Amino acid sequence: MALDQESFALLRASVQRFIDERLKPAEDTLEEIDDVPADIVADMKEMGLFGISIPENYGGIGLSMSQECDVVYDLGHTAFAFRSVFGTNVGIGSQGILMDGTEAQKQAYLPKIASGELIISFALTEPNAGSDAASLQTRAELDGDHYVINGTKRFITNAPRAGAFTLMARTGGAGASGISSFIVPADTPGISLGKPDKKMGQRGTKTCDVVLENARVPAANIIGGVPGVGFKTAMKVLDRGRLHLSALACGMAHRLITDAVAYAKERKQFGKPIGDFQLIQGMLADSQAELYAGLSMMRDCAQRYDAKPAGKSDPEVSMLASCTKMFCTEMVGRIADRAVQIHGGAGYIAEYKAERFYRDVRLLRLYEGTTQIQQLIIAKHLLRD
Ligand code: COS
Repeated sequence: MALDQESFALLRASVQRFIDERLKPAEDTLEEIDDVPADIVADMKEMGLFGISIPENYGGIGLSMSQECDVVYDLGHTAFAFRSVFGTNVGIGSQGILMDGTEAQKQAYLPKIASGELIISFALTEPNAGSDAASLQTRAELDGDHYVINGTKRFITNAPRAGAFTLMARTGGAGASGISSFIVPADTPGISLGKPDKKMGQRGTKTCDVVLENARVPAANIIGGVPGVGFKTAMKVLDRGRLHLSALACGMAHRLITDAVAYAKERKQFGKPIGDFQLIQGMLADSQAELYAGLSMMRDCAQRYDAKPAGKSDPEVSMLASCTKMFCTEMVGRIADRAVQIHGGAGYIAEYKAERFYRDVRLLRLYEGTTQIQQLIIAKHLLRD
């Protein structure tokens, strides 16, 4: 799946224009109101951003992973909360249905997800199951032609906006093979939301608990109609998500370098711009070289992702996605730190974006698998028979 080169170039140019003309000027409003303004969300729907990763026959734009990474790289140049509004529709919310869903499930959900009419979230994490996702405790018991679901999901991105969740629950015994993925409408009786989480950064993104108390979901809502394979669906979705986040990290790294370079040219100390000093130049050069490494990994891994059969997992590509996610998210952390350093005291003041982005990028090293989980995945691949 890929959009033809000419149409893709036009789409990318219009997204870049949208970022420069609409999103960057709204960064302070976003921070103030802690939400994405409704007119911007409407424009995003109009542009088709909710459906970039969904095939054209289900109402989306049908980008390849490489193309999606290019667009997400561009979106990384502004506050992450803008992308987050449609991020779960593009990635972790929708992809389980696309990869493993039945034809009826794809037809019922993907067009609404692609248009943005339905916001879909991904509900895997729980109070006692974060890194150890296979230990999740939410239970789904079969009762006639329904499952009755009980449990709590934690830190669920876009839950306050969601019309549905792809949700992992235990239908069988302990471990990964007892887990199934469900499509759960958010208005199912028995579902309630926790208070919005107060976070270190990324204002404008919305996360909260999702509590399920005897929520009855049709058995037909098991993704693919097959119980016991939900953990694998979740892992495949996360492999892809990790590449998407790598592209976001690279975009923000470029924005931070650009802002730091501008500041280094303008700020004068000891009678000349601070960019004339070699210690500042060292920080800029290290940042640029590390960004280039991250971009090269991200582009190579996205190409490999596109080359494998769609929806199937390839252990080598999964391992490389973990390498890429680990490197790119750690890399942008170092670059954000240097950007603050180059700004000096101004880097600690909210008026300058370095302070805000420094806090925002911290999450990248935590969600969709911490750096330490990426290390485990990489090492397991290397050490297995
Ligand atoms: N694609 C497809 N299948 C996969 C897979 C992948 N990327 N990774 C694992 N699987 C399969 C395995 O092949 C195994 O299947 P079999 O039993 O048929 O062999 C099954 O899933 C269980 O895998 P494994 O034994 O490796 O599971 P573990 O419990 O050891 O955990 C980790 C694996 C740690 C990698 C997983 O729990 C993880 O990714 N944790 C982080 C979760 C996360 O990112 N959370 C963020 C939530 S979203 S913000």
